Amino acid sequence: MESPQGHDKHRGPHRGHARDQGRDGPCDAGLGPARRATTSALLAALALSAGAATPAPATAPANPAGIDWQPINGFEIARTETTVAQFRRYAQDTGRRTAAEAQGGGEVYEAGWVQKKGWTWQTPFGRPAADDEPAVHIRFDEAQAFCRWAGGRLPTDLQWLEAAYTERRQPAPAGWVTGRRYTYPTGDSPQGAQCLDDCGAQAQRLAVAAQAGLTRGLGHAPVGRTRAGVNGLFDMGGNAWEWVDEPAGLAQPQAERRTRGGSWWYGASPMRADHLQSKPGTTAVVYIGFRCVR
Ligand SMILES: [Ca+2]
Repeated sequence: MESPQGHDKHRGPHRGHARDQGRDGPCDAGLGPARRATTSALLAALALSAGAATPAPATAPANPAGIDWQPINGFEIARTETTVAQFRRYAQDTGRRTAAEAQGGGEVYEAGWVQKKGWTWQTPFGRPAADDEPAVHIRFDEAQAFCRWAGGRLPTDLQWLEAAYTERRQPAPAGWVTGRRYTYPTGDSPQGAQCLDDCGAQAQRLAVAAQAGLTRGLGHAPVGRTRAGVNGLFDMGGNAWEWVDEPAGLAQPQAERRTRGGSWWYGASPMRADHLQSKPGTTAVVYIGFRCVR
């Protein structure tokens, strides 16, 4: 499966080279047309042969968030959920405040949805978060704005599914099979994910909010600490649920948007590809975060 949206954004270091090919340099002055063409071709060939040793051109895509990108199949995806430290860089660079901050806090489901005063991406359970915790209490449009700033966008549903379930590393490390589609982002079993009750205790021991007074679950774990899954990605199953751009490209912020991968609030079932869940894009809650693609 290949995303049709993957190609238009594929921006590698060769982009600058291609644009520069054929540009006459000062060495061509005074040469005849045939000689000039030969010289240009030679210069282009030299530029290509030197490409491997040439530093990235100034047109290389910026990575202001410092995202660790994993190539998949015509696109790249962040290896972890977007972190508090990454979102802080964005907030400091743009001055943007989230709706949860402006409105006094995000929400959690107890006996219905309740607002939790002071719970924001900086203080997801009411206390300051570590830099490597996932950024949550963030609406769909806020996540999309972060990803645009970070040099990418939110994944489409197809991109997220491709990255989460089909192994694309070549060669794949031991224990993984290139081209195979797995049942869970963690592989054949959900073990090792940070989910509610059937992913094992390994990731639950990493949870940061066991004393936060939650009515359910233990909260998220810092990113990148659970067992790496398909494509070497962390927490595609469980931990923070993740916004995807589905329906793709829709501009209405309040529209229902899909979330993928389940979370610490639920068991393993929502980690599967056939589990469809969506929420209004204006939802800012404790167990929904995101990651970007480019
Ligand atoms: Ca996740």
